[in-house]
Amino acid sequence: MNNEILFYVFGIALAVSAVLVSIAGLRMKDSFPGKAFPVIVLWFAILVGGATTFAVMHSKDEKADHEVEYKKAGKEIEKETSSGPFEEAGASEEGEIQGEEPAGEEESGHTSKESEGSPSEGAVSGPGGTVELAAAEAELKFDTTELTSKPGKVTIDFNNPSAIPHNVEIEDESGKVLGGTETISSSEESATVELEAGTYTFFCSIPGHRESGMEGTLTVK
Ligand SMILES: [Cu+2]
Repeated sequence: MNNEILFYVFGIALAVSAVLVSIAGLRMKDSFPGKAFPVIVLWFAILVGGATTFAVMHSKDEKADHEVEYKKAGKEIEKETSSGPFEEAGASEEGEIQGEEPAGEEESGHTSKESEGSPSEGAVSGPGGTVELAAAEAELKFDTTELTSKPGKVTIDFNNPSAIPHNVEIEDESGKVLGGTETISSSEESATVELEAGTYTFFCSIPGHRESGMEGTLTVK
């Protein structure tokens, strides 16, 4: 409530100042505002600032007051009826939020269905196959730069005899990584990727390795 009073104090001071400045302006005409101009500007800035600040603070107080009132009212109504207006209001708000969430899930579900759908359903039909790839023991190289498979589920049997960690990732022509193996050293690892007919690039994603030559073309046809 103090904020309300302060708001009125600033508001009235502002109004009075405006009247006084206008009177001064009318009386003095040419000489006004003159040197007093910055002082007047500052004075009005303070008053306007104060008035708006306390107006905002007051409205916050009122909101808080109202919220308390609403809560009280809601509780009383809850006691009387199982679904009071307050509860309904709360429920409808929740409903709105929930209404949005399933929409979002639907959307994300849709996109995930689409992204899953394209490789798993219809688009990729074919026997697939297995390709074998090995990393060189002491160089940043694979044992081949050309792999070929039939469309479908393509399994990459990757052997890394080296202590240097390597992996194999498959990307399409747009540069989108479709899958690949874990990073391994001195062991073997397989990964299966569903691939349509097309040209893909296989590479090692360890920084620097691809640039050093650990890449090649995987042709699916
Ligand atoms: Cu590597």
